[in-house]
Formats: sequence, structure tokens, C-alpha cells
Amino acid sequence: MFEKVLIANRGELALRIHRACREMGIRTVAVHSEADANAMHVRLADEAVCIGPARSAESYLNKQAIISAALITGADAIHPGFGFLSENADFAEMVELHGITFIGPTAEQMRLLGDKITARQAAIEAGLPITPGSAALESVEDARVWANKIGYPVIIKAKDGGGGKGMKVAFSDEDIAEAYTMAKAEAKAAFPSDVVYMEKYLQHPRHIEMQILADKYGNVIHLGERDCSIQRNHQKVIEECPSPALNQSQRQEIGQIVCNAIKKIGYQNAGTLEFMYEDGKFYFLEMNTRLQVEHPITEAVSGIDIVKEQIRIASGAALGYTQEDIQFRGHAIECRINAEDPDTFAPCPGKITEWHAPGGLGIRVDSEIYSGYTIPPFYDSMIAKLIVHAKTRNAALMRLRRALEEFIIMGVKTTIPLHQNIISQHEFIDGQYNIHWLTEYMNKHQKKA
Ligand code: MV4
Repeated sequence: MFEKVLIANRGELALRIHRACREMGIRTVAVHSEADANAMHVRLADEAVCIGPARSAESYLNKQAIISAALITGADAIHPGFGFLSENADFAEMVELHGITFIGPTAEQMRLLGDKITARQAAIEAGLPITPGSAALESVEDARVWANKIGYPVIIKAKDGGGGKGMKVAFSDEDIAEAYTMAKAEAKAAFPSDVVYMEKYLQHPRHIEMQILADKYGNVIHLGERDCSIQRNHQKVIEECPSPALNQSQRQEIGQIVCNAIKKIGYQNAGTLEFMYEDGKFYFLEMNTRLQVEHPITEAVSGIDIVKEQIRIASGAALGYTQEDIQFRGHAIECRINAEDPDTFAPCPGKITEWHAPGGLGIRVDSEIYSGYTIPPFYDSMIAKLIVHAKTRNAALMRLRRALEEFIIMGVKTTIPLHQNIISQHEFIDGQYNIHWLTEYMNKHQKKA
């Protein structure tokens, strides 16, 4: 087992990883930018190294600085968290070349699954259900031919894309030229490659993702699904586990299919397979080769500490249990609390003058915020995650309502009122929503600016 782990991340996740290490008797190294010198995990970690100025490019994305910090402090392993360098295969490779363990999959597994076209190919060969689609598109004419083969509507996507950038939908031959050209241009501007491909467009899917854990010996288990359909502009707002749309037999079926696929692909550590779910069918979208923001709802329902499992797997331990040992209990819901204007979503950094987090049975608040802390303007606006867990979905909704009422954050605007609004809508209460619902709801009820 590792003696010392360097946490190559910031904010609530850095604290979360520190906590797992602490409980495992592993010493921690916190790396931070100049702007994060006062962060809680920096104070709690055994050692702290300033790796550069506030700008992420010069600190949290600075591969050399992070590896130097690991070498100087003698860290055995680096946990990348999510975002930043967590899915950067070159970084994973550099870390391993320096004799340090990267807590995650191998660089080649990252490369295979990070490229949307090779990932789709791997998914097909591994038996995952997928939307009808094309290989890399060569020209507008090629796009038109494929679109008529697949059948409109179609969506054109960048192979290195993500988060909705470089995606264009076409409903007929009239749209295809513009969709192809725009998607390619956006891809060129935003990603390493401007290669684009096409899929059959699903018009009202839910976004359901499966959490898996795989050790270095071919053992794979799944920890159930998360429904992440409540999102706006590709930013998740509320996630829940299990999905209100699935029944037990569907869960077992997709779980089995996913585990078999991961065994065939050959993968190690934690991973999440994203699907679109429409009219009772799953369609593989992409695989995330990292820990996800919303992992706590899976932890609540399965009782498994996913970060500890990541560390154990990276240290060479075999999974300590089989699929039959995993029990799912109750229902969990996560609200992402952002320092943003709840109506305009404009980021709203600043000094927290009052902080009172809710408590009680089944409440978890993951955050680094404390009274007097000043939120820096350089990073993502998420400042806390509120996770509630209860026996049933209705009980979880009641608990969530109560917890949001108790949550006091003064000094900055937050999205707490937005969450209170969403969970009082009957489409949410009935669990009848798809990926477009929140955007449509917001547009309908947008305060006239
Ligand atoms: C799709 C789709 C419908 N049909 N692909 C959005 C970003 C990236 N994860 C893929 N995305 C989508 N791909 C097909 N064939 C709809 C979306 C999509 C979406 C997917 C999941 C969660 C939220 C979304 C919001 C808008 C569009």
C-alpha cells in the first residue's frame, strides 16, 4: 500500500481524496496554486507544495510542476481527481515513467476510450448497445450519404469532443452541409483534431451512466447507475441514484452487459460508461476514465468508498468482493451548489460571510468552504455538493427539501434557490424528465432579463 499520495486537484474533491487517504493511514501531499494557499485540504494535508500562479494552465495543468512536487516530497502515487489532468494520457504516462503510480487506468486505456470513434469501435466489439453511426466523415457528400443510410435526424460530433462542443444536429439534406461545416469548424477551434463523425440523433433521451470498478486481475463489478438528465448547457445540476426510469431487471441486464464489455476491453480502476436511454433502450455515448463529480450518490446507495477502492486497485490489490456482495439500498440525490446567480448562472465569486451546512441522518455536504473563505474567480464555480440519502425516493426528496432550507451561505449568490425550484416541479417529483427538461423549464420561466 502507498505511504504517501499527492492530490493533483483542488476544492471539494481534493478534500474528499485527502479524507480517504487519512482513513487509510496514507500521508497526503496537497499541491495548490497561489490562489488556493488558504484551502482547507492544504491546511489538513501532511505536506503542501505551491505549484504556480492562480491560472490553471500554470498550476493544476502544469505536468512538470506536479511531478516535481511528487519527486521532492517522495509521493508514491498521484490521484488526479476529475477535470484538469485526470484524463490526460501523456500525464499518466509521464507519472509512471518517473516511477510514480498514476491512480487511474493506463495511458493506452485512456487513449482508446478518450477518442469517441475508437471508443465506439471498442464498444461495438465489446457488445455494448450503441446508436447507428458512421466512421470519420471525409466530406459534405460523405456526410449526406451517411445521413441517408442512418436516417434523419442525425447528429455530427467531434471525435475529441465533449461537453456538447462541436455537435450539430441535421434534420434533412438541407441542413447537412451547414451542420458538417459548423461541427468541423468548432472542432478545429476547440480540440486537437477536427475529425467529426455521425450518429442517429435521439430526440428525448435520459442520460444514465454506469459506475464500474475493475482491478488489475480482470475482476470487474458495477455499482449501479446514476441518472444525470437534469442538466443545462451540458452542466449537470442534479443527479440521482438509482434512476427513476429503470427497474431491477433492466439494472441487472445493463450492469451485466457493461461488466462483460469492460472485461473484454481490458480496463483498470474506476470508470463510468455514459448512455443515452430512450424508449426502454440504452445507447452507449462515451466512457469517462476518471472519478466523477457525482460519485457520492453511488457511495451512499452501495456503501462503497470509490476513492478508497481507486487507491487500493492502483496499489495492486484485487477487488475484495464480487458482484453478489454489492447491495443497493435506498435512494440518493445530489445537488451541485454553485456560486452563481440562480437565474443567469453568471459566476459570482467573493467572500463567504456566513456558512451553515445542513446535517442530520442521511445528509452529506462535500465542500471546502468555511466562514470567511473567499472564493477565487479562477476556477469552476461549484463550491459544494449536497448529497441526501433515504430509504425511498420520496423520503429523499423530503430530506433534500429540508436540507436546502437549512443551508445558509451568505456573501455570494448560489444556486440553492434553483434547486428548491426544480425539486418542487411535478415533472421532477414524478421522475418524468429527459435531458432537455431543465433547459425548456428555464426558458419558459426565465425571469425576463
Ligand atoms: C447525443 C444526443 C442525442 N443523440 N447523441 C451531449 C454531449 C455529449 N456527451 C453527447 N451529447 C449528446 N449526444 C445522439 N446520438 C444528445 C446529446 C446531449 C446530451 C447528452 C447527455 C446529457 C445531456 C445532453 C444535452 C444535450 C445533448
